[in-house]
Amino acid sequence: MSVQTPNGFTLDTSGKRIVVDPVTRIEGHMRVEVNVDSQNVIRNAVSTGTMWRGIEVILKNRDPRDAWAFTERICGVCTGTHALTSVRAVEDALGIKIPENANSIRNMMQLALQVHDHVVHFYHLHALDWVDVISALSADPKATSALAQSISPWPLSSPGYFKDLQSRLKKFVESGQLGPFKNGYWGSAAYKLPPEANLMAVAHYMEALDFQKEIVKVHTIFGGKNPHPNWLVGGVPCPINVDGVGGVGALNMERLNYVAEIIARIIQFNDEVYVPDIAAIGSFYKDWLYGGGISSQNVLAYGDIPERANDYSPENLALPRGAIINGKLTEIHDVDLRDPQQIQEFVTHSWYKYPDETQGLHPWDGVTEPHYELGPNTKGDKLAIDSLDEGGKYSWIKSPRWKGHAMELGPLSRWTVGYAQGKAEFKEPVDKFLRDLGLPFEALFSTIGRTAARALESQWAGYKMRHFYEKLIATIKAGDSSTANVEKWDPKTWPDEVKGVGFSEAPRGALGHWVKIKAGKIDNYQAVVPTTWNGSPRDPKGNIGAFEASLMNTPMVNPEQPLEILRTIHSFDPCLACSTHVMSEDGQEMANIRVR
Ligand code: NFE
Ligand code: MG
Repeated sequence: MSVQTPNGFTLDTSGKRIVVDPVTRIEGHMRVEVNVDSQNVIRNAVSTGTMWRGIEVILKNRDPRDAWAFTERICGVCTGTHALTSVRAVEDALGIKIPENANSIRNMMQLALQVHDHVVHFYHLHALDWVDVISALSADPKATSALAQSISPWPLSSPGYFKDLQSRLKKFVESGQLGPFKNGYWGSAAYKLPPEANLMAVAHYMEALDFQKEIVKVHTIFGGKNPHPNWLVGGVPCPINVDGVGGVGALNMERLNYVAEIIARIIQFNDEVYVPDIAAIGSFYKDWLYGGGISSQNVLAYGDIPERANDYSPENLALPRGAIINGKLTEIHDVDLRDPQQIQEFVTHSWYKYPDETQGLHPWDGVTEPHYELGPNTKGDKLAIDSLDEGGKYSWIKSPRWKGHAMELGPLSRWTVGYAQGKAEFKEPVDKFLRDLGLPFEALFSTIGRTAARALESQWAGYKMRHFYEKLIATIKAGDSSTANVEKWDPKTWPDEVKGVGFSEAPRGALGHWVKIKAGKIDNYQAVVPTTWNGSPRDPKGNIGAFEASLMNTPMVNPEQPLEILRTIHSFDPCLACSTHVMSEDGQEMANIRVR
């Protein structure tokens, strides 16, 4: 049977159904089902979040000043961004202003999260979709060294270095204990890199594993720990110690120098390893331009990284705000998080209950009432679903829509909006990447483009961190060392009934928290998270979400080895913990892949 979706896809469910469950190398629990035609081209895609966590429900009747600590536990990956978004929502509701230093420190923490998340995502969650670890064993270390030195001045590049790494890898593989490299589809014809590029990439996988623990020290210095650093309504909880080492306050010059050193290392790693790797790996996959999905048509960004404290208007944000529909880059739409007509969440195909499921709800009036039911296609055994019924409820993810449109969020969306605004800091690196690979602009709207935008953003974020570091030092030198404003700390000073919205650009895309406060307590709290948008199930009109759309029309080399599905889904860096904000009853179903 073939169905036309309003957002331009022809879904055909007549071919063989392939189930990938669980999808690994992501955060949380996710399942994908696709139908392929006789040529193994994907003609229908169904993605589902198979866990539910209920943080929004837990928040009811709590002190809004504590909400950041609960929401931060939505996820162990993008932790701080939920806390940041939460304190911004509460500050918005209560009219609390933060000191300039708090803004600079928050920005550095947020940018450090971007870099950490992007580096870990590319090397540890996504690279092995492109890099064949076993092939690296047949690389010539000398040729690998020549390759590495031809693309970057990164010092770890001698023939001896690669030879040593290769023998360690060989011992690892011969022992049969592949550890993190187990269950890869090694040897698949879908892998295109020569052995030397594979060996170089494996070396960088190892180096990134080591380096990522350095990046998060920015959080341990400013926020006391990672994951889940400390935040504060009204500022940041790290007083500046102006008397030097030994005085009162967590932040002294020794700690700040340490931050400067980490920022320098971040910049070098991005410039000399991450970005050159993307260009080098991309050059072998230039023809792999699948996975665009709805991205070329509909992208959404809220913006983030305020230059000056307390001004969240788009003009003051370093990361852009805007919506683009149908790929019309000449028309950037304003985005208003307070307008009930703009952002709405639907649950027609999600395991929740609404009073009227044909209608969406703006998050200030949002409802989170779990309602788990299995589709009619099951055998009646709730632990053994054959396949999902996308005609019914099939996911723990709600379906957010912007003015009714399914949207893609994330680095690619942010960079597309920045590009459309003609801002050189976004436009030039994108044009250079495309030029170096000899690709047209449209190539950006693909799995590779999504992966490249993330690398360029990591690079951008390192330099922005340096900017806010210098700003912080200048402000302290000018005599202002305040980091928190406690004027409205006492709930007695609050109005009886208020509401607020906070937003940020999380690593995976735009994030919003909407809060209603009544008599000093949280009356309603709704988080609409990037993966909720990207991984959303169908809406009442039948629009498919970004994950589903991106899989459509992709040819598979071998459906028994669903590498192409992983490639595209991974390019979004999915986080199901965030998007479903209790393990569902079908959690038992952990078969790898099944083809019928
Ligand atoms: Ni759990 Fe998250 C990010 C948020 S989800 S990772 O980035 O917000 O898409
Ligand atoms: Mg939510």
